[in-house]
Amino acid sequence: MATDIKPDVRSDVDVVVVGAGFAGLYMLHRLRGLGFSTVVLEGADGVGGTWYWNRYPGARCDIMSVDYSYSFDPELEREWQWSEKYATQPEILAYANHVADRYDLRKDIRFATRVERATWDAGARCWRVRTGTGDEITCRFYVMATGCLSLPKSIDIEGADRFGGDIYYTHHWPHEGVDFTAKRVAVIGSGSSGIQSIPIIARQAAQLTVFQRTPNFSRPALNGPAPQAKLDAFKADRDAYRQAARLSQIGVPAPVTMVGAMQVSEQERRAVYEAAWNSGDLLPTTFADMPTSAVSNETFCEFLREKIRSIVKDPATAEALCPTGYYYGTKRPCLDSGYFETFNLPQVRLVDLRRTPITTITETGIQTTAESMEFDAIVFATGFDAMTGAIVAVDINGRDGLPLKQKWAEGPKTYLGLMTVGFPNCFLITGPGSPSVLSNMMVSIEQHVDWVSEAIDYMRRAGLETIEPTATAEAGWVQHVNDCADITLFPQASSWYMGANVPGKPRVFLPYIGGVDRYRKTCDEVVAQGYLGFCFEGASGVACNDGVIRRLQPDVTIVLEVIESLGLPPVESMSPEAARTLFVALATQRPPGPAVGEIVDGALPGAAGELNYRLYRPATAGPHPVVVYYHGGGWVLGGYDSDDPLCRDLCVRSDSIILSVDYRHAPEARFPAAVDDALAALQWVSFHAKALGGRPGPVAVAGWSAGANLATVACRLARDAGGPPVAGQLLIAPVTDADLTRPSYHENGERYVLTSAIMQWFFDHYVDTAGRADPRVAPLRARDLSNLPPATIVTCEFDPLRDEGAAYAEALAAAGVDVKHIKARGHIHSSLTMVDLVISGAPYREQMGEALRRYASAGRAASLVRAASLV
Ligand code: N01
Repeated sequence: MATDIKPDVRSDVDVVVVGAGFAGLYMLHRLRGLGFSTVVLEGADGVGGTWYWNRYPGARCDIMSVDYSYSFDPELEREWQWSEKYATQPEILAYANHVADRYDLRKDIRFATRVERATWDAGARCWRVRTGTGDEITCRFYVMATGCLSLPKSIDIEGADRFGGDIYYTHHWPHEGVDFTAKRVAVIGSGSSGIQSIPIIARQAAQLTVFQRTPNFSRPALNGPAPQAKLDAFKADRDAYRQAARLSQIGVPAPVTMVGAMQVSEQERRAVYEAAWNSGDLLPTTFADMPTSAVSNETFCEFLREKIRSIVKDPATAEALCPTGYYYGTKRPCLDSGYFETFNLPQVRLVDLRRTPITTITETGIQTTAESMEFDAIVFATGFDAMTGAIVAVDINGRDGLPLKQKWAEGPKTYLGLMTVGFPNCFLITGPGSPSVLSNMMVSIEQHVDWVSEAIDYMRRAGLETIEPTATAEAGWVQHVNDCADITLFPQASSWYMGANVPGKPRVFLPYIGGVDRYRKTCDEVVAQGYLGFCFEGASGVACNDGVIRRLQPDVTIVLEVIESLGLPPVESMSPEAARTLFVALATQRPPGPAVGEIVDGALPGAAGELNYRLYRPATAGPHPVVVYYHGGGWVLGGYDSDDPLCRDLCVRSDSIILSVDYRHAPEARFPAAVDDALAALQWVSFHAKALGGRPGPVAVAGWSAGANLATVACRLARDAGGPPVAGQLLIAPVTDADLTRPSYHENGERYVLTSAIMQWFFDHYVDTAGRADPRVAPLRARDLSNLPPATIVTCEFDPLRDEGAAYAEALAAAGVDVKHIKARGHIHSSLTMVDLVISGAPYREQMGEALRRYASAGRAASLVRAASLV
């Protein structure tokens, strides 16, 4: 009988679970342990899910079996020994059966029962689940444990139904096996299924022709006994081993590196790649920037292509097998057993469909644009409608009858990959928006099942009936999933991760790439914060804990974690000298930024002595427009060279000369020394722009933080002095006021590197309290902001200075100044300057570069008009 939570709510069972693969089996076990009545509905006549169906020759896992197994019961681990490093499909299926028997799960599984429809009954607060046999089962909770790669992609090749020979699908292989002896066989597809089956089919068949559309990166699996070191680590402390897996990036314990591929010599790089090649490991540790840096990733791609060329004897075939046009890992890589070697066999041939596409399948074979070939059998290894296909294959209807298929028409929207708004009490195991296919599925399945079980148990204890995410939480999570993907190379590939393999499917990055460890932490935090982002309904009504769990850009979060791990003393506790030393030391650790055409150091006359400058000249043909740049550092720290990576980046993006100039620092030289120097530098550079190799016409100014403060103050002083004219001002996270009480100070004043305490320390060193209302300190307080150069103001969401930057943008606009306000979502005060470290800052810097280019062309047009009027 169902466990009733509210007397008037009755259902046949507490929970219906769809699918008896590894997710469904563990879900049933957990729920049963908690005392919930549960039924699992399974279309097949046995357990195992993907391992039940995918029986093609050579099918095995490519995550080591010791990792690709349940961890919830140490007893189970003790009694089950895997025979190989990568177990075969029959062995994995035997394991699934063993688990089903050991925990007596079959009695609650209805086999050969396909779920066709599930409808939320709002009145009864239950799901009505309709099966293919016409039965209806009602349940309070509905769990889709249907797997990520279970609905095959429909065959989208013309004439496929005409073929008169034998047709096989890797995803639905005959249980009795297939004998290809003496047969002419075609295999279409070279993903994991194709790559695993081709070498075995080749050994039997009289002829094998592989039809390849996109070559894949594959490395030798080197199957055999599991590595002794792994087994030893497991045996020594299984709890620690399992915990390490849960807290790893991909659900398998692995060393972590912070080293980028281009930070080491070519020789060292090759050594790492050789080790990866010889590891027989799908996800060996190589370099930290492999998923994010095109340049680094390409070095590995080329290494792997060299390996293919060295294995495959026919150069044309080798070249056709070499993956190009996408980066390593952005399409699911493979492990193989003699795949490339297979193409050296006389009976095996590769047809490169990029050169000669299939035009049609005929009654007797396959026709390409170049030839017609006859076959006895065709094997389709053409893949799956991944991640969403099996979910929306069931007609799921939520609140107000909304079909899930309709809600997801433009791509799946979930909160944590676990639930979706409008579908109360409906859970997805390893759904889109969770690490799922980018992880060891076993670890991700266990984590999801545990989370769902605990949520249901919590509801029972709290007397709650429904759970559903809020729209804000879901939108925030979808954004975060995209933010994580967008800093990687993954969205650039036409992969099934992007839905690109299924014609008409929206191109959305489907899994969560932020890592198993971070994901788990996020799910735990959601619970610890009182189920943040969820609404619960119970006897006392609806209670929503609305909010977004992850708002920082993912790479900003990593930077903050690294900074925290350094355990630095607070800047405000230091002397200016000590703080400067620290500032310089930290700067040596950062990536250098892009190469520019030329860098020249020099000096110019300031208001009271020489000021150093560094000039960055683009590699393009000059003369270039000139930008005077003022560095950040609260008027106390930094120097003309301290924003080096940012200046290089702006130079390249704006195609302008960036002249980064020093100014006198406090407390040695307090206000208005820095202002006087800033103006003097602007005047000098404007006058000498041509001599510096610049283009005639007004220069622009730019600055970050206190430097942005000086940039805009210099503009106003120049306006009041009748010149020099300024083409435009780029103000990045500017200080525009000395008011530390704005909401952004309250919200962001403690956690994001630039704190309220540091700003107080800067002001105390820079200027007396009485002087802080001076518009040369607080430009927002200037009485007249009209007739200032056009401005681009960049504010960062998690910056104490955010609100004063926004206020300045508004004030300038109100004074008639042409203002563009760029709001950097998820960024902190310093993250936009972290070139090549905080990749999510790049699109904002591109907008900055574009603004400087705009100012340059407007300035040039104005000077041409002036010149013309003089003629
Ligand atoms: O499917 P796939 P899969 N004409 O989509 C080609 C997991 N898995 O079943 O790339 C011609 O990878 C298609 O070409 P293209 C693993 O996560 C794991 O092999 O779209 N060709 C591609 O080459 C894996 O990634 C294991 O241009 C067509 C192939 O068919 C996922 O399942 C084993 C075509 C499909 O490759 C899917 O693997 C097996 C057409 N019309 C699977 N349509 C292990 O654990 C598609 N293709 C080891």
